[in-house]
Amino acid sequence: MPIYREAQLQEISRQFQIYGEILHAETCKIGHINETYSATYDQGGTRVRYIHQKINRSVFKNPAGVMENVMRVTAHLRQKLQALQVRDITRRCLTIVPTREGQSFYCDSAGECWRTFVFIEGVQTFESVQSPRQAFEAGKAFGFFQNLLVDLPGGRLADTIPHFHHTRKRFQALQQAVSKDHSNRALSAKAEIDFALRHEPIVDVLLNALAGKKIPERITHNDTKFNNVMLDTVTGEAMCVVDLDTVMPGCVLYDFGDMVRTTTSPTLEDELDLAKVRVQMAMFKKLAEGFLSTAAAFLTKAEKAHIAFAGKLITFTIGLRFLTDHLAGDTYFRIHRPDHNLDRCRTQFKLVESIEHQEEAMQSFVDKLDRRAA
Ligand code: GN1
Ligand code: MG
Repeated sequence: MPIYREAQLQEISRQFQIYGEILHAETCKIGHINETYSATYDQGGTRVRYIHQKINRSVFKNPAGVMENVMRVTAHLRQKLQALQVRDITRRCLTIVPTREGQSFYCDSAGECWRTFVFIEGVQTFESVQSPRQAFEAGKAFGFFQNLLVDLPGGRLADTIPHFHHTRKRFQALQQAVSKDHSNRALSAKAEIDFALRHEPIVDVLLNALAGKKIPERITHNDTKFNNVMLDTVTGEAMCVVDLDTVMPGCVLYDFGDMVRTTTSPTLEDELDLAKVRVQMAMFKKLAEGFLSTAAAFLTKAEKAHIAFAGKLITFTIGLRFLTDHLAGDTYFRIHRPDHNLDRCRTQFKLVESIEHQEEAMQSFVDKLDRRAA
């Protein structure tokens, strides 16, 4: 876990347009990539919180591009929400607090990039889904997010991580990691490597559909983990979608797929008891209903026809990435115990199997929903 250094954070906090004194700050143990802190300030006698976040420079090579995307996307979302006369806009859309120079982020003397968000109060996130209602809310929230971004003006967004969900490239990276076997772990991960290689036939399905323009490129979130949806603590309504670093041109199916991966199993991403890891049909149904309630209007037939497959493919792809990182010596995803990435990979592959068993039923449920709505 990153170590919070109070003096350093005080120095960072002074760079942003925040009034008042910082009282204390805590590390937020969320996400595998960036370092996140919540800081409490005294502002005219009231306590106000902000989020300070250090962008992981080895993952995001172009922080200016990331922040440019985030600014464009949040400005557009805010405008859309205003036009819809929605209340509580700063709880429904991330707000960047600019630096004293008016920039969207600050680079310190060590070359580290920091940004600040308004803290959203009265919401919570969950690492695993607690109820079908939550699954519905997550699906609805990401569908709504995509829907509002369909008409984002300006040029194409920056590719903040090129080829992010490119399963063929992820597959090749695994093959390379196996042949290098940098940390001498290939033998003990043989079952997982075999599983990955056996699944090569699914690797190119969506890539081919995208290349052949059967499925369109859209603006997508690309990290639609369940813990990236903030739910109102009182009403349970999904308020805000967070973690916008990978919002870029992509495929909506990957977004839906990552929701299936993180919103349908009762377990955590690193569950050790694989017997518990499975797609719960009740959760999938609510997730799909929620997603289609806000996304059906813009989805094409070809997109809808691949919904269940997308869940399998993205879960497989993330499993490949965990396995690759395990073999390469855990350089990408932050780990908290030995073999953590291998454990994460195992749950992903177990979930792939669970989807394989239910894929037809999942897809036919979506087809039926779609027919009913037509
Ligand atoms: C990373 O750290 P977090 O939760 O935002 C990763 C996602 C993976 C996810 C797996 C930029 O997301 O792609 O799906 O871990 N983000 C990046 O839990 O690589
Ligand atoms: Mg993320």
